[in-house]
Amino acid sequence: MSSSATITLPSISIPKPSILPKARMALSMSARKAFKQVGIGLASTAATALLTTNALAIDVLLGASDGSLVFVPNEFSVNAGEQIVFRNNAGFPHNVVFDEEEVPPGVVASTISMNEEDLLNAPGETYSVALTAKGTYTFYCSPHQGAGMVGKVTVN
Ligand SMILES: [Cu+2]
Repeated sequence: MSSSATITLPSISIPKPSILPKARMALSMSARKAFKQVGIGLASTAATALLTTNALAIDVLLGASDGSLVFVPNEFSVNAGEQIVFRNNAGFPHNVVFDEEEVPPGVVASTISMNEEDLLNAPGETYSVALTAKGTYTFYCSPHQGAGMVGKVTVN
């Protein structure tokens, strides 16, 4: 007779290795290199005439000193190729637009004009242009054309 021996194995509960929650690497490196070039609205067309030693230049004021909305002078003559320097004086903003129907044949008015939307806003700002085709040109300031801000230049 053999005694049956019962062997009881102690139940071993193996604890699951607790997994440490990995810290979420918040790699929110917004590498957005948003290089917005704001504010480069330079009045590139307002080329300042630095040709102070050049006798071949004429200054035309934009707005009379009494505030009148006129070109001063509003009628003048220049030699072909002479610099005409339109200078903001008073009553601005102003601009200088040549009338496409009143320029010598073959001249494209837009190539010698400021854009209708471009304006000289600051005192002393200038727009310079040299006209080479002989003849008579009419120009105006688009904000003040209705007020009579028009001019005429004859290129000899
Ligand atoms: Cu004007």
